[in-house]
Amino acid sequence: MTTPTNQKLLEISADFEIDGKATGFTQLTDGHINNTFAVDWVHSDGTKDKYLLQQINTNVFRKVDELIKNINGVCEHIKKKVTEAGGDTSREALTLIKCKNGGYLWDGCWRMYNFIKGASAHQSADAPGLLFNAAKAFGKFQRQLADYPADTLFETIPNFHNTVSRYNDFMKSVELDAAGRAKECVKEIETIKKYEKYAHIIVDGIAEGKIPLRVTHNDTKLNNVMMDDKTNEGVCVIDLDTVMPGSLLYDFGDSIRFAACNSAEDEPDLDKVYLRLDLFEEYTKGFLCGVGDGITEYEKSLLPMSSFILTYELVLRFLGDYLNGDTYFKIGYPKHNLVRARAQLKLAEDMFAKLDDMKKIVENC
Ligand code: GN1
Ligand code: MG
Repeated sequence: MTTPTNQKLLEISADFEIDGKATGFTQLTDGHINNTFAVDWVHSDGTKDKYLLQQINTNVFRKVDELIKNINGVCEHIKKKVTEAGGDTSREALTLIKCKNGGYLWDGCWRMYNFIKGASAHQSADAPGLLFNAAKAFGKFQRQLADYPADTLFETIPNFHNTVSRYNDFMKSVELDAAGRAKECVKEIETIKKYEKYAHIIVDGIAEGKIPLRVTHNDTKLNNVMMDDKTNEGVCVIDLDTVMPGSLLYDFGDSIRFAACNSAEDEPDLDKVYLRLDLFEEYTKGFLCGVGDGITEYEKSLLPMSSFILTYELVLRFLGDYLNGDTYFKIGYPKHNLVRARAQLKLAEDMFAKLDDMKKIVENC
């Protein structure tokens, strides 16, 4: 997706049902899929405001109408829960804003959200207690959606966290070697094959009825929860495009992958990439506090393994994309997906070595 001009962004913004006009745009670059802009706004009475404008990547989300239905349903449900709890729906929930034509999409892919004020997305656990609070927020999100009618949700990306089908797709990319890059990653491909059997644990658990399907977020990076600027409490979980029926283990594991790692997701210096057990412990405590009794003993026993599986799955996705010629994730430089894959593989192997340590922590939480 190319970045649109300011003129284009002004034209798009003017077509949403908001009084006044947009005055400036700042591109937010955290996400690897959609294009996102913070929009400065001035209302006709002169008051200033902010909104969030997003261009949905329709190469990734192919049925945008279904996606919008999911998001509206989920947002309404969360708003009800926030209201019941006496909270502030303008900060603790997302709201899609209508276009002047009555729908929620401009040109089939642009949408506008309210802006969560006085809160920020963090890229790492950069303040004491932040991770505990973020985990609590994701756990609470899970609880808020526990009674959501899952059968009304569309699957926005089929098999999104099916690690077995991710593995099969990866092996197809290796075989096809579309960009002629497989020779660069021989060592990584061999390591990936070694762990194949673990890809089945959650998938089989769901199929055998041992792991319950729940409504899950499926993309629980730390930067997908807005944290209050003053208190560092979690305010609102964002990026709801992948909310689908799934396993709580997907959400827990993906959070650990991102937030309990000593480094950024794409750190090139592998010595800096490892699981921090202190952060794992902080996150686990917060998450268990947030989900309350909405977790089974079996799920709890798989929390450590889920961290490994979700990290391993992303190795398959990053390296698969590198082999395919970078067709899915946005990249910042030519070998970005390779660097990401190597970092996540280093992290996954470190998690595997620390499974017993993680188990002890979960038992004590
Ligand atoms: C993508 O859009 P963003 O950056 O929040 C991806 C996630 C990956 C993540 C890795 C729809 O999330 O699955 O875990 O990158 N989202 C999609 O950073 O594929
Ligand atoms: Mg996302």
